[in-house]
Amino acid sequence: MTESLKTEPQIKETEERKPLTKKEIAADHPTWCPGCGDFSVLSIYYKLIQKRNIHHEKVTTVAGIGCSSRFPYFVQAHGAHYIHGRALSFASGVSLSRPDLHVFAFGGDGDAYSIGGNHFIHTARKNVKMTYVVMDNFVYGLTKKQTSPTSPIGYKSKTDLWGAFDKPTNPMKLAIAAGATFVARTSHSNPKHLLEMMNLAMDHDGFGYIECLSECTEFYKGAFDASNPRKGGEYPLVPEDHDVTDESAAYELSGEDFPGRFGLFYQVQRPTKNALEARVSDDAKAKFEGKQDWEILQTNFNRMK
Ligand SMILES: Cc1ncc(C[n+]2csc(CCOP(=O)(O)OP(=O)(O)O)c2C)c(N)n1
Ligand code: SF4
Ligand SMILES: [Mg+2]
Repeated sequence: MTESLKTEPQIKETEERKPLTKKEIAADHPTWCPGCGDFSVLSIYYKLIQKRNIHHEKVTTVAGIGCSSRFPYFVQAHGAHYIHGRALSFASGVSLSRPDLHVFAFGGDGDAYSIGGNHFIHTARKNVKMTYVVMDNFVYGLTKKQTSPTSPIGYKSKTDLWGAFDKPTNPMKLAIAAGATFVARTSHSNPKHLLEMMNLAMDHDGFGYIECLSECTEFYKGAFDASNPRKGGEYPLVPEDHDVTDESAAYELSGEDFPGRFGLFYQVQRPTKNALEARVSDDAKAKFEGKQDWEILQTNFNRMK
């Protein structure tokens, strides 16, 4: 990537201001069920904001609809609890118009891969700068147990009483194939690893996507036990010799059976939409410098004749 197409770091970490306390970041009290994995993701988000010394006015939290999408209510900062499946389109607008903010988007597997599947693909391919964390619980939690795109075959829900039989989406493969430039996998049950992934994603100049397993204790209890060493499972990390710039290797890693691998699968640098669009805008401004509004309009009308 050429130097001129690098996006400026969104956060100028402020040394003169003390990191916020958890009390200062937290807004409303979460209303999730006891033991819901989303609690752990929220507390790591607070930790990240503290660790990176980000202040209220420099962070924005965008989400769609779902239990996981309730994040914006719980953060004392800019944010929007937007339309189901449309978090990324809203977040893209914020990211493109406010380069001084760090944009975080959160959502669930339904919000991200089902109703929002097209936005996921296009935001990834456009490489819009933001950090996107999908809390995947393999079910629609908020609407009380419908099959989601990631529900495994055989999962009995209110929409598949006999057990799901449609082939589940593989989010990692989907993200890589769509053109995402940062693709990582983690779990609510390993907060240290989750923080590490969020920290890396935040520094990525582009679309930083994290698939985070987050258990729905109400409608899919034990779904991720096989990935939790405290519950007799294992948490296999991405092998140390894995080349994160190798798309085929990342794709292959994504195909491993559950629990699969955890860590950074893929990361490459490609100019962001933010940088490309800013260049077009700067060129246009230079071209029309000193001109009155009506003269610019007249030029456009003439061009359309
Ligand atoms: C346009 C539209 N369609 C459907 C719904 C109903 N709805 C709300 S949340 C949701 C699914 C949520 O599942 P997921 O995104 O996995 O989030 P979770 O609750 O599991 O965290 C659905 C179908 C809606 N709010 N808007
Ligand atoms: S229904 Fe599931 S996802 Fe929603 S708050 Fe309860 S445990 Fe969490
Ligand atoms: Mg879900």
